[in-house]
Amino acid sequence: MRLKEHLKNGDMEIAQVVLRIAKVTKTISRGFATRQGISDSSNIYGEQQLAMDKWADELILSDLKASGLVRFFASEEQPDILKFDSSSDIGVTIDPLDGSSLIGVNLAVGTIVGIYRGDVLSPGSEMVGAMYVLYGPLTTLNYCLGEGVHEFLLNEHDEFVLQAENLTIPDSKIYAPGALRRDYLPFHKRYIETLEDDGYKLRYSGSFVADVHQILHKGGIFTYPGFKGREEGKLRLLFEANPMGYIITEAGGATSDSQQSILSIKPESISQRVPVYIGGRREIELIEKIRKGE
Ligand code: P6P
Repeated sequence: MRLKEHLKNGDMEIAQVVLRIAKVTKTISRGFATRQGISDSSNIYGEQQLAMDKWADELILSDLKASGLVRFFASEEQPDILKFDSSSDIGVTIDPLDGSSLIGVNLAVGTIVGIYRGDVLSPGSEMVGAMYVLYGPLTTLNYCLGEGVHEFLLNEHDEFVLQAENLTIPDSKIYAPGALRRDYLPFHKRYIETLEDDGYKLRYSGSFVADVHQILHKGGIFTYPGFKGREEGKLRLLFEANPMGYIITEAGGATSDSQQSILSIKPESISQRVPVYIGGRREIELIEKIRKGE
């Protein structure tokens, strides 16, 4: 079954947004070989933008602007929320190319999308959907509009075809531990040591979207915690934690910033960072228990 058919029984406006972005990601998937350089600009986080970052961002921005389907557009590569001329109230958050620094070493990177009705500076629990496209050995698209997490493969005919429906996170002992061990805060150090004593196997690529996709399929926990000198952590609430946290939660998993569900946090700014724990319910209950007992 193709993506368009799979979307036909849902909210048609949201479905059109998913299909528009899916179409743009096909172009992105073909663009890596000729855009490996760095650009002469930096984003609002002071990170040098790679040629692919800017190109992917411009592609998605211009297509959604032209579509008239979207009112609010927030991107990790843009300083502010953009308002497009549209009668719709749909808002999207975009990380055009998460993990882009890994393109040069041929590791999987991805496009992450959060979908809202209205203001994107809302808690993730108010999202109406999320999707991501992972550019790896395969190009795959996962989406959820509140009724299950579904996965599609970009086939040899350049079509996204269904390969798994209603994905649920299994139970396994895998952990993807971001940040430096020497900078761990005491409660996080206890958490990681507890997992390691329990035989958890380390799987970490440095690409959030790829590492969380692995957790969705295999189970376990991804964490990029708050750490000494940056208690708010590294990953962005709007562009990374909320969309991927929404999908993992809809697949039966959970999220936390070590004390509460990430999806319950009211964003104060588009650049807000958050400590991230995303994965199985057992692993999320454990971090919140350790933090509470701190
Ligand atoms: P570190 C990629 O730059 C990213 O934003 C996420 O995709 C990833 O999880 C994290 O940073 C990796 O950070 O400090 O391990 O290089």
